[in-house]
Amino acid sequence: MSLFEEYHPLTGKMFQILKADGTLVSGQKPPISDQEIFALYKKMLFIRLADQRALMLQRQGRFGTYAPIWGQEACQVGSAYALQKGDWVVPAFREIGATLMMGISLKSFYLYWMGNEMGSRAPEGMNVMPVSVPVGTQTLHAVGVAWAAKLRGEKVVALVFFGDGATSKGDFHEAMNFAGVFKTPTVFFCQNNQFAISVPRSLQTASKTIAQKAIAYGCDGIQVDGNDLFAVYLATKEAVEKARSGGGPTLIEGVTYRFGPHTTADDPTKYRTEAEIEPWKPLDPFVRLRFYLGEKGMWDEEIENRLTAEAQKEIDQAVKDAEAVPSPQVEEIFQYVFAEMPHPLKEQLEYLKSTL
Ligand SMILES: Cc1ncc(C[n+]2csc(CCOP(=O)(O)OP(=O)(O)O)c2C)c(N)n1
Repeated sequence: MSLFEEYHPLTGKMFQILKADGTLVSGQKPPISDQEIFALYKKMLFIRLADQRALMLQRQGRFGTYAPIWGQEACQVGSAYALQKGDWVVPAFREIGATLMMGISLKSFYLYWMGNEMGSRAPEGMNVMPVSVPVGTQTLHAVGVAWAAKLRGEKVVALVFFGDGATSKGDFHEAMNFAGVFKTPTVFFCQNNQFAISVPRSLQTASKTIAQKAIAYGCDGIQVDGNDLFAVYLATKEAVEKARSGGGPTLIEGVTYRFGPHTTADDPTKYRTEAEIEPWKPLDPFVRLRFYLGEKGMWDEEIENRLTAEAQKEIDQAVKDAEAVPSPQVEEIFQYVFAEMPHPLKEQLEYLKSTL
């Protein structure tokens, strides 16, 4: 039986391999070697620290705004690890993990959040689309990218990230429908982090799971423990392989939790209590990996301190490099859309300049 049959959304089962206490679910085994697990843990740690730094930089006025990943690292690292060279990542706005996993530099990632559009430009061969702030629109882009690849006969897959909130947008349904009909090689990854700003998951949809929405579109769907790196990786790997071999799209719901604010413009104490967060803390994706690696003699406080120090050094350098890039000119807000700037834009540009 395939993974998607065994964990068909209507069975009500959530796929998990690594439990919160670091032990394995009976009958399951890690899908990758211990060396790979350690390497991915190291990557997750780097991402968590780079994310924390981004928050600090915003608080110091050095970033415009920022949407932290805190808590969702396993969803992004595990899923992006299942991709191959040439595949696409189509992010929303919380995707530091998947972006760095694709090889984009932290300097470039930071540059974007400092307000420099050059940070959106992925180097040749790194197929990462720009940040999508309009909720859910990127699901359609991902179907387009995948469909184009299919028409060209390229064995390429597009992995798109979005939140539980995005599943209430028409774009998501149109994307799923189109992907199902044309069997596009798209993997839809919903990070169900329990909130869309202040709107809780319970008010987002009356469906029992988000994964089950796949059924309406004739696609496979699976709900996975999004804080379990192993389950996220394996489910995505199966979905990617299926897509690559012409089997069509899959909707993966990663059940996770956003520990931080929605963005730096949000105050989560207005809509959730500390008591609500408490049960999620032991489910943090790092906790179980530390137990697991600790058992193998591959993690302890000393190793954590060493990895942290190495990461902080690299992050310091990325901040320095990003801040050394000259700020964009005000003209750039008005350029690039039209070959020749239309009169109203010219007027607005002149007005803006006169206020500076
Ligand atoms: C089309 C559109 N409507 C509203 C917003 C304002 N907005 C930004 S993020 C967000 C919630 C998104 O929630 P979800 O899809 O669950 O993703 P998460 O932020 O939890 O990662 C909203 C409503 C927007 N950016 N775009």
